[in-house]
Amino acid sequence: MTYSSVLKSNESYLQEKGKIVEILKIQSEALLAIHEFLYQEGLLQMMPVIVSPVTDPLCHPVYKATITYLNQKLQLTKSMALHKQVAISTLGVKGIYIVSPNVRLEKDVQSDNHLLEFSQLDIELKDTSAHEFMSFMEDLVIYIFAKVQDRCEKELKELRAHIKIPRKPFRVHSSWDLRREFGEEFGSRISQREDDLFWITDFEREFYDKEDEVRRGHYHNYDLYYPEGYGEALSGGERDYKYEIIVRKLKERNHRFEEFTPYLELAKADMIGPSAGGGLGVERLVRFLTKRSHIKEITLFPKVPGERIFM
Ligand code: ASN
Repeated sequence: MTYSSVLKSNESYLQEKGKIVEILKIQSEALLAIHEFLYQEGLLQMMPVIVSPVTDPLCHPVYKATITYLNQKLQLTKSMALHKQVAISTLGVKGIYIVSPNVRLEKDVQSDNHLLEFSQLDIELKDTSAHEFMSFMEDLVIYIFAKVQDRCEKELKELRAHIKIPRKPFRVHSSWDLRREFGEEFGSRISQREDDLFWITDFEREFYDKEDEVRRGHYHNYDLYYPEGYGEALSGGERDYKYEIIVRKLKERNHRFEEFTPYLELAKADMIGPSAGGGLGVERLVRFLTKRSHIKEITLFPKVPGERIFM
């Protein structure tokens, strides 16, 4: 490979190189604000899980990222949803969080908002309802935005990015109403129309998101969205934790039980309890704060679905 072809293959990053220091400064302040807020709220930080025999199955197609160690098959973490749920059930604490690296080898995603490798701020709160978790996240987002606005005036000016501090409570839309109005692409369509952060609730999704016991097919889950077309910020939900319900939902989604053995054993032993949580994409947050047109501009070594990886 020649020098110029290396430059070409990594052009997008190099074009933005002049701004990467400002972007990283804003990211550092945003992460500092996150740690401050969660510390004040009494949450404890866990270190990330990178490989495990069990991970989040997700609800969209990705290639398997599996490695073998001593004849044991391990997967790279797609999200720590199941680990968070087990951890919060085991520990006698109010909440936990992780700045968690995830690998998702996307099959057919074409968007300006996806990376194969990214980090999410994963949070899980014990004995918490969907409504309570959403309110907690609104306070956190307002805190982050205010701190970044305060501490990064120079960098925001340089990036021509303006931060508007959202007000509580954020607007809430049901996915059912939006699908009727906009069709299947409702998330990106409504994100273009809104001018402040908002929630979309009640999606048919992963088995661990809580299904309403009376209104089957309705879920106590939520996505937080950015306005102005910046798309999804967070996804999460209140959790199902009873063994029989988990088994039924795994079957309904055609999942193989062997892939969830330790999780199922814990659920069968009644060692998983009620909680709610979610994951806020770190790169997506920084992209919104810095108003970049593509998420690859946020990271020094971007991994864009469908593109060759430089480093
Ligand atoms: N982090 C999300 C959650 O807590 C799950 C995900 O990323 N798929 O529900």
